[in-house]
Amino acid sequence: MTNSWTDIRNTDLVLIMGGNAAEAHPCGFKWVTEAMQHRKARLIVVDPRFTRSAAVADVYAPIRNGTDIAFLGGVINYLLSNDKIHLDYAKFNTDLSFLTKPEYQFNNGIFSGYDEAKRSYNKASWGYQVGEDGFVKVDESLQDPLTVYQQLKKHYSRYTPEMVTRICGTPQDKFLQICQMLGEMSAPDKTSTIMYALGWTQHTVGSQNIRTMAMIQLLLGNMGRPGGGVNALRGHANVQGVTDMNAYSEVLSGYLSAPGDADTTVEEYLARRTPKPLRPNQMAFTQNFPKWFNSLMKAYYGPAATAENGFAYDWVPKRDAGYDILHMFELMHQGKMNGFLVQGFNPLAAVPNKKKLSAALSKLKYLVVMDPLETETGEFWKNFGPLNDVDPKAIQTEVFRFPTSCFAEETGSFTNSSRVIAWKEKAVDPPGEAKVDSEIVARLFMKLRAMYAKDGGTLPEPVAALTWPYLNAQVPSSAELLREINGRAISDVLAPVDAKNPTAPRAVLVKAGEQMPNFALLQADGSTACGNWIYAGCWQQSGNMTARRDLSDPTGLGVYPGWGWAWPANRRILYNRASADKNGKPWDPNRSYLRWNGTAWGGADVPDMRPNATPEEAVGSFIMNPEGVARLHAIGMAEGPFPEHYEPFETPLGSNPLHPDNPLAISNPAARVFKGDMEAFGKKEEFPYAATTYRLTEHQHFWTKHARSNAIVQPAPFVEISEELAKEKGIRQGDQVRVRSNRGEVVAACVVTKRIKPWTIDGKLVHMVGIPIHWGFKGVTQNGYLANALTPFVGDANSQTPEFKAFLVNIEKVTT
Ligand SMILES: Nc1nc2c(c(=O)[nH]1)N[C@H]1C(S)=C(S)[C@@H](COP(=O)(O)OP(=O)(O)OC[C@H]3O[C@@H](n4cnc5c(=O)[nH]c(N)nc54)[C@H](O)[C@@H]3O)O[C@H]1N2
Ligand SMILES: Nc1nc2c(c(=O)[nH]1)N[C@H]1C(S)=C(S)[C@@H](COP(=O)(O)OP(=O)(O)OC[C@H]3O[C@@H](n4cnc5c(=O)[nH]c(N)nc54)[C@H](O)[C@@H]3O)O[C@H]1N2
Ligand SMILES: [Mo]
Repeated sequence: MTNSWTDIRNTDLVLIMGGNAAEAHPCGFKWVTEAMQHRKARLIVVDPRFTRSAAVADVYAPIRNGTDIAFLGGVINYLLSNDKIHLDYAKFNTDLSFLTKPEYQFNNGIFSGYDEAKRSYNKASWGYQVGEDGFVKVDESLQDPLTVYQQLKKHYSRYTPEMVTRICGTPQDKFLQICQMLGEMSAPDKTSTIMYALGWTQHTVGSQNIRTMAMIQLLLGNMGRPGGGVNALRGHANVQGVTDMNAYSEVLSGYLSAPGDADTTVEEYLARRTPKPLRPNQMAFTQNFPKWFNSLMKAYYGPAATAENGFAYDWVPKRDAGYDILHMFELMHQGKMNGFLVQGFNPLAAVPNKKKLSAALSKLKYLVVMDPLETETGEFWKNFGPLNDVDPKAIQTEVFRFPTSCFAEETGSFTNSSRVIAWKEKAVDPPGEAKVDSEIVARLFMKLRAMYAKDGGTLPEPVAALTWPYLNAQVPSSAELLREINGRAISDVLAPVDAKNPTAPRAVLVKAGEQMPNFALLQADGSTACGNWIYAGCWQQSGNMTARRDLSDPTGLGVYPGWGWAWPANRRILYNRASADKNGKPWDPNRSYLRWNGTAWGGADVPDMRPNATPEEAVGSFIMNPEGVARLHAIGMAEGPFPEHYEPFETPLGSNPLHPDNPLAISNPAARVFKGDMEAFGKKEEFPYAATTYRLTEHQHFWTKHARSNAIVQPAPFVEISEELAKEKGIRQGDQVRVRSNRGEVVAACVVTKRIKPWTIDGKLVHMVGIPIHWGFKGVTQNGYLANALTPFVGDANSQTPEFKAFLVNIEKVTT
């Protein structure tokens, strides 16, 4: 979230699109209710299904799954053509006035620089014109056809209300009503918020779904402001913490971009990550990257990381590709992996194309499962009839189970969607032989280190040199780990040299051995260690900030600065410089968040700039970009600088209505497809129905089916269809049905519901089949299908999140 759960109560309008907060985030949903009751905020829900979020909305609009960019692109077109943008805000905070390059093109669905064979773009023609002074060229009048503003207008002029209805199946009056409601939010004293989750991410255009909405929020002037922002509702209780702590191969802790093959020396690596400012007076905050990286390396390797060896840069793996989930299982499927350790993860249930997953796991020599429960993955080699039709004798994989504790059985912290880190104590000890995960990992590491010491091996140095400062090396405590993540001074951190008086003694800002108070004092010279720069400040010398439980809200704006600790710097709204205008005056006097009082910034939150930087100095609200403003035209995306609608890889239309004659532009031209997976996609002729997968409030993925209370309220598997489709197929309420995709099939009871309706697209009905994800063959619920027997093995072109939310199936009544 750029904002926070508690900030939602400040909003005038909530858009829930690409998520179902009432059912998947029922506790957080109370802030929507607060806003509706106390601010008379309105709620819009756009979802292929009439959900329980939709049931309490002022306006509900149906949408065909996988078409959100068409809808949101239509909103952009509406805002630009009806003068419903917050122009002062957008000119100050975005690249609207920047000049794009003359060679940039967009033709029939494809941007300039496309390489069909590689399915990727050379981005040389994207981005801004840079003058000889090193700064981007701008046209403040916005008249030059090459300005981002004019390019944006041109790009989205094709997204007419008629086109939106043709692609999305959303009735035009509903669409226009939503445009009008959003357009009202361009007034300086109004803000709207967006709450989304997997209905947007789990698509081959997932990242661009979110970007399109971020563009709308920027045009409306809603970023960095109370009641605004782009708010991702995270999944597992601590998944925000997991991603903060480098769960991806592309990043190190704190989202530091990880080295790749091209970064052969530490100098090259750092140079690529410390861009110069692209506009005058911008700070380009990532200039500080070496402080964060070197401090991380000191946390990893202590005295073995020195200035002379580039802080042990050579020990950091250089990736040749992204090792995302799909790539990982692809390599396993190709037989290129011997062993696999799964910790708190049930991939046989959670990853697309179960048949491929099962074949991949069968090629391993060994599989280690760290889990408190028996999972489908741990038992993938056993035959469970049609639900897991394998021959155990043909599978060589040896499976080891390490029973772990569960969340209530360990002390530690959770980081929630609001970026708030909250400490908790364990309630009970783990049962039997179960151990907490960190002990299992620590014991494994100690054993491996001893084996390296005894037998040697390839590159033993990083294993030998890894710092392991825990009181009990076998059982690092969560407190020790969080203190290490926060970081400490290795030697005294001194105040900078005073330019006017260079020989004056320098004050000691942090004493050697003390905890770091914030990231601003991290050093590049090896005098500080920090396991994650964005967490610096969470466990200070005075103690554990994440254990704070102060419920006071001094400004009444839902900030709660003494409740836990939010990264970065306990800041509750990111980009909050944008809550005030050029001169430091809040856009909305009734929701004054930060204000320049002539000598300093003051207000409700920790300012996103130096507290005493004058408004002329603090011109950029988006300081992580070298241009200091937010990007409407972005070069970082795989499939183009402006989001474009592409159909899901399995499309019920068979073509892209925006580019009907270009086969290259049907689905995302830059999405990666592995060999063999293209053939596994189904066609609408054989699989005519759109399908999507989703959650039920009563279950948490694949593990609450082990809990009797959950099994009582939601005991048995089912799929859902509309009354119209039921009639067409002769299916009655409760009939057993078989749902088939080109990769597998599932059998379950059919719920015929008014909550799903077909869309009318180009005069034809398009139907959807809804598939809850929670079933499997372990647990105390009735056994049932794995939804991922059906789903395609393809992901978002940027994040590689699988396309779980839009694929094709057929459905028939089971007659025997
Ligand atoms: N009870 C419960 N709560 C949970 C979880 C759980 O298992 N059970 N899981 C947690 C986790 S890990 C996560 S990640 C979150 C997920 O939270 P959500 O994303 O809110 O959950 P889902 O039910 O997967 O999907 C949300 C909605 O997206 C809609 N949808 C599908 N396709 C599209 C589309 O193309 N466009 C639009 N606009 N909408 C679409 C679906 O109809 C569904 O209503 O939930 C968390 N909360
Ligand atoms: N078709 C389809 N597939 C999906 C999705 C979808 O919407 N549609 N959603 C995707 C999403 S967003 C998610 S997050 C995944 C969820 O996929 P998983 O994360 O694989 O699902 P969970 O059942 O939450 O599995 C977590 C496992 O962690 C174990 N566990 C709990 N606490 C601990 C602990 O402290 N330590 C250890 N070691 N283990 C523990 C549980 O027993 C459980 O077996 O599914 C994904 N798959
Ligand atoms: Mo998730």
